[in-house]
Amino acid sequence: MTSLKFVFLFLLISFSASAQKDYKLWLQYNVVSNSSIASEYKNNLKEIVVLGNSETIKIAQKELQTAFQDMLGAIPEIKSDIKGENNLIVGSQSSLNAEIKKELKSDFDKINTEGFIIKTVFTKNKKQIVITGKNDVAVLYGVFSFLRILQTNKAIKNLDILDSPKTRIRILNHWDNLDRTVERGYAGFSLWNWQKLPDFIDQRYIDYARANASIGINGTVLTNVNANALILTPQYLEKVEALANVFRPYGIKVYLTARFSAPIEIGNLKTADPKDPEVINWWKNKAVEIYKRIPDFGGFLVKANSEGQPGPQNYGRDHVDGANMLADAVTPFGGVIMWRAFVYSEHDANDRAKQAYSEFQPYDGKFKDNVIVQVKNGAIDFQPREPFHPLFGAMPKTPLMMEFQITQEYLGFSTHLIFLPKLFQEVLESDTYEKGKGSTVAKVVDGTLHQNKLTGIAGVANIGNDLNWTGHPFAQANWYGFGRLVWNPYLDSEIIADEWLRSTFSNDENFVKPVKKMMIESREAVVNYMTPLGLHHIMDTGHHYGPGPWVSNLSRPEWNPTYYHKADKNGIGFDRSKTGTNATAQYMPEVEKLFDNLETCPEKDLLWFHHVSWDYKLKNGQTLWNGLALKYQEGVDQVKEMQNVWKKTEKYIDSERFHEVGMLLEIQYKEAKWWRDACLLYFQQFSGKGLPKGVEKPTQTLDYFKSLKFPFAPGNG
Ligand code: BDP
Repeated sequence: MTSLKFVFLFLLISFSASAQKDYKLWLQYNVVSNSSIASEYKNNLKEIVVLGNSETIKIAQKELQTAFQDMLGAIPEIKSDIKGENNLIVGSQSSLNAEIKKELKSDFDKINTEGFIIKTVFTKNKKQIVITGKNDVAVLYGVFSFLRILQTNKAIKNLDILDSPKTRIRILNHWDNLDRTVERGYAGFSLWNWQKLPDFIDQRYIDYARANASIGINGTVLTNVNANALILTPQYLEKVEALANVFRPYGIKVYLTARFSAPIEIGNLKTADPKDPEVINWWKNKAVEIYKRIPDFGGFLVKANSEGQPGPQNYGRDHVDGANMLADAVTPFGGVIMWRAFVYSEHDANDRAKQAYSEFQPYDGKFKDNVIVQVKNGAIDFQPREPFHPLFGAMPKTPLMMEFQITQEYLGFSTHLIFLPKLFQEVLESDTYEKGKGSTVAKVVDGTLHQNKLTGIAGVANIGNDLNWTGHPFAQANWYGFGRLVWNPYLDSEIIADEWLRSTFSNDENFVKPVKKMMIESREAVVNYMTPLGLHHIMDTGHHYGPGPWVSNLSRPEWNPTYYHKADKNGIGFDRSKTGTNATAQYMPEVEKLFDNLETCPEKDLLWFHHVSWDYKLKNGQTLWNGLALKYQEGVDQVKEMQNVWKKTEKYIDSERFHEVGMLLEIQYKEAKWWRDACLLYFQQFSGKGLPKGVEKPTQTLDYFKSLKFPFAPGNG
């Protein structure tokens, strides 16, 4: 009996310890096991001098205490004035003494309002480390950055870091519904417990804010772009206010999605026409009401006249009319409108990939100053790979905001391991040639190409109430990596993977090196086993889970996979070149030429831009059919290799996360084979060719794959 009890207790303790690891994300604060590094840290952190007592500074102090306790086994004494040397001084510019202020004068000139300084300084010949910025939130960013240095076991002897975010709005878009389901969410239900708000503040809200602040995220859109007007009623605004109060000290502003027809649905008006004086007034009053509760409310995100959502076009108006009307309502309070350019119409027979550009490009320069147009990274919809959206590079007079999807709608949900910063980086590095060579998407988005003041990057969140927040332990890296890249769109994804692995798991090189390689390669693996060589949108209907290249019966042509791959006896691919829909002409001439010409079009985008014959010769000498089949196989082999790498990590990490990831990789391997077999069997009907040597034979028939149905696949409403 006693021993049974003991086993039970042990299980309970070990469960909670591991579960906590999963929950703690990249803020594990593992013990610094290298003794010389640990003593370097201790010697340089004799005392912590905390200047100021705002909520934010208190949070910074608590973070340092938690981290030092966990990493070094002791908390240095906390002081409010500077004595002795080798201390850590933490406080905003105005709280520093005159001597340090003077010492850092030129550094302060180089950072922006959210930037920070982490620097070893000498005052009165005494060495100190100072973490500072122009305000307390900047100091908090500096503290998290400093702790990252410790978490990754780097030296702190001589610090000289100036770091400012390169974008202004660094924001998560939650596609969370008021009933707590999450559109395209694969990590449980919504974090926002509307029923218990405003009185019950879930610890999750605080931990969410803390995690976001640690990577510099400064905004959150709480609600789905497919919006519900109820969020704008007093009953809900009271709850939103409670969340805003929790997030504020962490530097996070709250935004909401605005349903365009809200004046009708909750305002009893007969119309939502943006030119109607009553409608204009309604939104103005709504803004006053919101800002009264939440003085730093960020503004609205709007999906209008897209996929059935109401918008200005319902009243014969256009996107500019709609956006500017809302912009006027929030202008007195410094709010912004993030107006989405994700539009395409079933009434437009034109290539879907061209529609957003055709509709929005002519609006360039017509939006009010506080409107930013939010554009998805590619012209279709968050595919494993898409060429950059042609609107980047075509709207010099309009601030454009990038929209990435962190949740893996088209990328295997939270079951597949894919390190998305690699995808994000590829997009940000793409050259638009808008102002000649080097006009990268990153420069469009961070405002340096056109000197835009309003800049931002949004990510559709992959967060839910799962114990580990994101469903897959490695999906945490996508949240983390998104934040890091949004802060600095020029950061290399390899550095991000390195930081994340060390902060989340271990600093042991034998662990970090192979697992980092696995993460970096995971993106290409997914492209290979899902949509190689530029294929896209061949996922199954509605839920987008698993392959469905055969689907051709949906009411809207551009929802069907057959619309996108256009496989026939002659070949496969969507001709978007001059001989086809001429979508290539939406890019600057240099890019247009590159994509348009079969010879120069990068093979990774081949079938996105061209319909090519099954016998077309790829650069490696293979025919297209053989090359395609081999790519699918390569994807499967890459997942096998990921499994091999992971199996060797057991001794470096906790058993729970080791097993979780192992099981998930097993599913990913199974599903990679599913993708390969289903797609090749289907395309084979057109190519009429056998599988090349090296490609495994399918173990099921095409009919079997077609028969698979997933009526309850998550995230699908
Ligand atoms: C698609 C999703 C859909 C979203 C839509 C959007 O399938 O659920 O509502 O994008 O971004 O990717 O508005």
